[in-house]
Parts: sequence; structure tokens; C-alpha cells
Amino acid sequence: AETFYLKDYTPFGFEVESVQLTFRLAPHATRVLSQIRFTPKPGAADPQFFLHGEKLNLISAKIDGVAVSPVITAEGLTCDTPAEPFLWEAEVEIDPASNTALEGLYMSGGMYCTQCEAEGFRKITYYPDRPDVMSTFTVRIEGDEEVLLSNGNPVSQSQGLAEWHDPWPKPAYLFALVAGDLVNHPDTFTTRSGKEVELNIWVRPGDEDKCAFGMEALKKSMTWDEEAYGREYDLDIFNIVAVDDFNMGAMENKGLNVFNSSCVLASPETSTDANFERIEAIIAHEYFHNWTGNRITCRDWFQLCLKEGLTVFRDAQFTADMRSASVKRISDVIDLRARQFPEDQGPLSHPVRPEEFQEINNFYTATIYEKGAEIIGMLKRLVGDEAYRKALDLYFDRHDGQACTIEDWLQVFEDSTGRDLTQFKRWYAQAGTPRLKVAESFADGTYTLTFEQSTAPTPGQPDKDPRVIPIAVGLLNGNGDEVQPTTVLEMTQAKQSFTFEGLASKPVPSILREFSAPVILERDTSNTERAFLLAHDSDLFNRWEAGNALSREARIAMVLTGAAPDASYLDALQKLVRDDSLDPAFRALILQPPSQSDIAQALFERGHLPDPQKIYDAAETLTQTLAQQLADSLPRLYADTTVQGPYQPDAVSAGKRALNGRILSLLTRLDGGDQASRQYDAADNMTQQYAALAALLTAEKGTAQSQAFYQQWQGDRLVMDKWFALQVAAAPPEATAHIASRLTEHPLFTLKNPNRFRAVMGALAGSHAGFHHASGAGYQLLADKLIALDSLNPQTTARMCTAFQTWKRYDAPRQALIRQQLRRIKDTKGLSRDTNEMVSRILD
Ligand code: B3K
Ligand code: ZN
Repeated sequence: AETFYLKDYTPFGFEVESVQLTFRLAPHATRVLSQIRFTPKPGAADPQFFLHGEKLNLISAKIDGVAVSPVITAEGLTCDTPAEPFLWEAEVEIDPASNTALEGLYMSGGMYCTQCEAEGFRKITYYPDRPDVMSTFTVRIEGDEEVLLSNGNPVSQSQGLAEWHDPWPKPAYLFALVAGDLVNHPDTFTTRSGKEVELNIWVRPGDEDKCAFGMEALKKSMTWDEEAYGREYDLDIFNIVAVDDFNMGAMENKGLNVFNSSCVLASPETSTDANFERIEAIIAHEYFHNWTGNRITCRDWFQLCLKEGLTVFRDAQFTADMRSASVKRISDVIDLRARQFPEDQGPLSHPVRPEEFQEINNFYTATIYEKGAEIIGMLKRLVGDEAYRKALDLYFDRHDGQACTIEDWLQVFEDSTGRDLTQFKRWYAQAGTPRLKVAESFADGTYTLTFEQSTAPTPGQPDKDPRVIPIAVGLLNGNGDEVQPTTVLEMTQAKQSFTFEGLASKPVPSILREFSAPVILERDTSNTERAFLLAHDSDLFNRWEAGNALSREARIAMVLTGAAPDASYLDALQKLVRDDSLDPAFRALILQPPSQSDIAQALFERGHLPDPQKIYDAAETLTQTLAQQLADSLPRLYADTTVQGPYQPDAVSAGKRALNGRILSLLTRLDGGDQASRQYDAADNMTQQYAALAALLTAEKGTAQSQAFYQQWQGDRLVMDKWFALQVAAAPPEATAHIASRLTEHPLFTLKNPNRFRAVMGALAGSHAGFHHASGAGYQLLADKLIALDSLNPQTTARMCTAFQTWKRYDAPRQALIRQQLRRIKDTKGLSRDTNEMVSRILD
């Protein structure tokens, strides 16, 4: 397959002055007519007229009204063109009803919808489908559907016909069209400068009652972006549409965001607290793209982090402001370590700005999104809040309407702060997670911290240069009082020391507060010191981090030596759980054990072969012991954390319910499931119903409840996804693959719906001990289903191959079993470019 390189970038040889599209909708034979005004760029390096186009049936093509016969390949067409501005007109036919890849124009549950990012527009018509080609679009839709939507503002609407005009020049990847018999949840928003905007969430009939929360989230996002970044909305209307079949979470098409229904539909009866929080964050994320992504877009797809890293950073700020900042930070770091660190330390490791790819859809990764956001966070910490805001003002001012690069982005910071960011830029260019070794010394009132950074080689990058690392540090005295408030040390060298003077005694350091850089901290420290920080640190993130480290060490000792769970850790945990002065959401996080995959990675790094079953057993023993030690207080804790009154999805109630759910799962280990059964029967909201069912199934009980759940919810797709996923997630390791396999035979299972596929196969891949069971049944089942899915939906198949990316951690028999499955996938006839690239990189 062809490889694309950043270094090969050349601008397109033509300006696109305007685009006019007409859609004549028909499920198997939609006609797309395009009228595009091109102007050759004077002195363009590449004057060849090439339009992308895939799987299109060209009916006719004209230049300035005269029929032409372009040369057509599988990728697009070329044609001789005049030296003067000209009008290109083409008519193509496409087959949305047969489009199972869910890219381009496709059908979902009887409605038409589009997904064009990254390169889907070329499946709709011939076009220079690259983000640096921006133009205004006018769209005419002819169809029998009641609702016909596209980008921008409505021009005219009548029976069977709608016309839309988007005045903001945009790349084709932001194009969208939706047509269906939909109903709306309407509202309005008045911008800071007094402009009234019509808001709609469009859903299938029956889902109207699940829109109110999303609408509130949208309005909050609009207000927040005005206040935090001075960004106003810029059209008369903002539409959101919920779609059941969608490859990812949502898409920020200009003025017409398309959402996976799981990321917008919410009701207390069908959605958990975690769903509500996620929906709020994704609505914000897509809305924030209007400025960071749409008004200012990417020059090419190598610059993807320009919009994604920044927009993830912005949505994290939003959630921190709406909810609890430290709880958000802790959750984000858990997620970063679970998804980005393994990627960065394995065969798929790539820079935040990659320099080559075969299939760009394979680069919508945790590295580009989440590490991309971490880089913005470091930059903000280094320059300070005010300078950050000034730099962003300059960015919007200078680059509005442009397609930009990381160089443009950094230049804005250099110009507005006077800082040289040459070294900082390595964060974008170098892959891999830096390790930061820490040593300390104390003499005559001076405390010295010495840091050493190093990054292991990654594919294609054997040598790494030192990076700029902002290290937020505070110091505590022996009583737990802070003697040095948080200060940011700016590390630039491979090895560097920092001193603190005038201290009465050797302090206890709190290093990398708020997780100020995405690095792995390595420090010889005692459990006593960890317990001390867990009890006293003023930085909530580092308090949690100390608890997390204690838990990890306890588990590792259990796995390696068969030791009993560490008593001092269990003591500390019990104190915290009972400490009513602490935020319940924080206490719930403290009770959440490090993931079994994290433990496997830690063991691997220390030179041991991780045994997934032993890691699972240690986790079980530890949780069982904790439950027994807390036995006397559990009923009271359960009662105290039970939220009374009607369900509200706010952060405070959700935090309480999260803690309550953890307590319930401990209690269920002791009471035979009595309390969980009572909670299940009484629950009037999904958070409590689901928590009860999860506790029961994990304790190998709850068969009756699981059946009742199915009876109650079989008509609700999103709730059924939970039912599918939970049975796999709660299964004991030896049964995981079997249960997942059985579920793929269920009448409600289908390869055609990515949510359902992910519910079962994602839960299988996410069950560490189940997926890596020594039998190899998990590997084989996943490979079977990936092979089956690939010919229908390459994107979702390729994405799920990441389940295999950590294979080099495990013992030789497991490695052989995984390699065998990866080869089997790779040898599949007609394998997609997406999956082929992923499997080849993982095997390498
Ligand atoms: N920009 C889209 C992701 C598109 C993925 C294409 N394979 C959603 C987002 O990040 O907001
Ligand atoms: Zn995004």
C-alpha cells in the first residue's frame, strides 16, 4: 500500500471559489451533481488537475459546459483544464444503502447520513479532498424525507426539497448531509453580542425525551467558550443529529454535528452517571471544534493534533469547570495510562505529529488526542494562564479562515511570549513516553532534587533528545504541612538538579503535582512515604497517585511472592473511605484499583513475565480482604452514600453514587447479594440498576436480574449494549471468551452496528485475564470476528486490532498464539488497507 509523507506536502494547484451540490436521494442510486468553480493558482508547483474519487459511478463531466472524458483510476481522476478560471460540473451515482463502511454517504435505520472526516467526501463526489482546500458550499437536497439537513444556514425548505448555504469556507471533511423522518428537540441561544441562534437536536421518533440533557450541555458549552476563550457561534442555526450506526463518538461538521446516539441520548432510566458525564464532554468537544478545527483547520492530516489535542484540552478545561477539577484530572490520567501509555510503549508508537501513514483513519489515536492535549497543558503551565490566553487570542486573530500547521501554532506562542520553543517542539516530533528518574539529597538546610530523563527507542526513532519537562513540585515537612507550595521546575537537560534552601529538616517531596507532564516517574520510595502523602498531600492528584502506587505495590508483591495484601495499605484505604471530609467522587477513585493491564505493564518493566491469571487472583484477594476488613462499616457506609430523592445527573450526586456503587460491590462479596438485589428491585435510574446488576454478575449471581434486565430493555439499543458488555466484563477469566462467543450468536448481535460490536468484542479485549487466558480462546474469537467485520467495516476492524498491541509483554506461548492470530488476519484475502496497516505494524 502507498505511504504518505509529511515531507512531501505540496499545495493544491487551484483555488476552489465555490461549491454547489445537488443530491437526488435514493437508497441504492443517489445522484450527486456538483458545480465547482476552480481558479488555477499562478505559478503553482503542481498544476495537475487531480480530483479524489472512490467507488463513484461517473455519469457525466463537463468543463465550462463542454463534455470532457477524464482519466479515471481507483483513487480519482485527472483531466486537461483551461489556464483560466473554469466551471467543473459532474454527475455521479452512489449507493448509500450498501455502504456498510459508514464512511461517505450511508444509511442508518432508514435515514441518510454522512461521515467525511478524514477522507470520506471522495466517496460522495469527485473533489480535491484535502483539508487545505477550503470553499463555501451551497447544497440542494431532493428527497421524500421530512427532514433534509446540511451545513450552514437554511436558504429554502419545501416539501421534498431543501437548500442550505454555508458562508464559512471549509474543507470537504466538514461537509454533512442528513435526511430522515426525524423529530427535534428545539431551543435557542443568544450569543454575547446579542445574536439569536436556533438550536436543534434531531432524533428518531421515540427518542425525543432523551435530548434535554444534551441541549443543556450544548448551551453551557456555548457560554463557556465565550467566557473562557472569547469565541462566539457564527451561524443562525446549530443542529445535532443522533445516528445509531457510527464508527466513533461524534463529528464536528460545520453547523451540523452528527453524533453516535450513545454520545447524545440521555435519560435517567437508560443512562448511567458515566454516560451523562461523557455526553456533556463530547457535546462540548464537538462544539469547541467550531473554532479549533473548523474556523482554523489543519493544513494536512499530519497536523491532526492541531485541532484534536487542542480541542481535547479545551473540553477537559470545560469539564473541570463544570465538575471537580481534581477528579477530572485523575480520571484523565487513568485514561492516559490505560490507552496512551501502552500505545506509546509498543509497536504502534508514533509522534503526536506523525511523519508518515498509509491510512489516516488509523491515526485517530490516544497519542494524537490525549498526548496532544497533554502537550497543550504543559505549554500553558510553562507560559502561565495569562500568556496562554493572549497566545490563543493571537492564534484566532492571525489564522482565522486558514488551514494551519504545528509550526503556526508554536509561532503564535513564540511571538506573544518571546519564548524559544525549538526544544519544546520535540514533544510533537519524538514518540515514546519519557522516564524521569528522581534522586534527592539534603544538607545544611538545602534540599536537592536531581532528575534524569530518558526515552526508549520507538519504531523508526532509535535516538531521543532531551525534552522540556515542566515538573510541578511541592514540599511537606514531617507534620504534613506544606513548606514549599507548588512551583514549576523547568527541566531542559538530560540530567538536571534543582535546589530548595532554608529548610529546617529534610522534606517529603510531592513531585509531578497535577501530573504536570506525561512521563513515567521513577523514584525509590517507601510505602511509608506513600502512605504519608496519601494522608497529607495538599495536591489531590498526588494524594490519589500515592494511593495508586501503594495499591500497585501491594498487588505486585502478592503476584510475585504470594504475599498477603499489605496491611498498612488496607489501613490507609479504610481511613479514607470513612473520611467524610473528602469528596465522595475522590474516595470512589481511591477505591478503584489500578487496572490489571497496568499491573502487567509494571511487572514487565521490572523484568517479570506477567501472568494474567495471577494478576486477576491478586486483585480478587485484595478486594475480598478489603471487604472483610470493612465488613462492620459497610452497611452504614452504604446507607450514608445512598442518594435520596429523584435522580439528578449533577457531579455531586454522581460522585456519591460512584462511591455507593463501590461500597455495594464490596458488600455483595459478603452478603450473598441481598443488598444488591434490593437495590436492583428498587432502582428508578440506570446508574443504580446497572451498579446492582454489575455487582451481582461479578459475584457470579444475578441470573434472574440479568434476564429481567433483558426483558425490560430489549427494545432499547443503547441499554442492550450495556447488557451485552456487562456479561463479558463480569465473567470469570476462564469463561470470558465462551460467554462472548455465545453472545455473538444472540439474535440482537450484529456486525453492522459498531456500538454492538464494540460492546461484546471491546469488553472481551478489555477483560485482561479473560482475553489473555492461556487457552488462546480470547485471541481466536477476536480474530474470527475481526476477519468477519473487515470486509464490511475496515475502520472499526482496524481500530480494534489495538487489543493485540501489548503482545510482547507476555510469555512465549501467548506470544505464539497472538502471532498466529495476527498472521491469520493478515493473510485474509482482500484485507482492507486499514487493517493491513495495523496488523503489519503490530507484528513488526
Ligand atoms: N473529528 C472526529 C473524528 C473523526 C474520525 C475519523 N476517522 C471527532 C472528533 O474528534 O471530534
Ligand atoms: Zn475532536
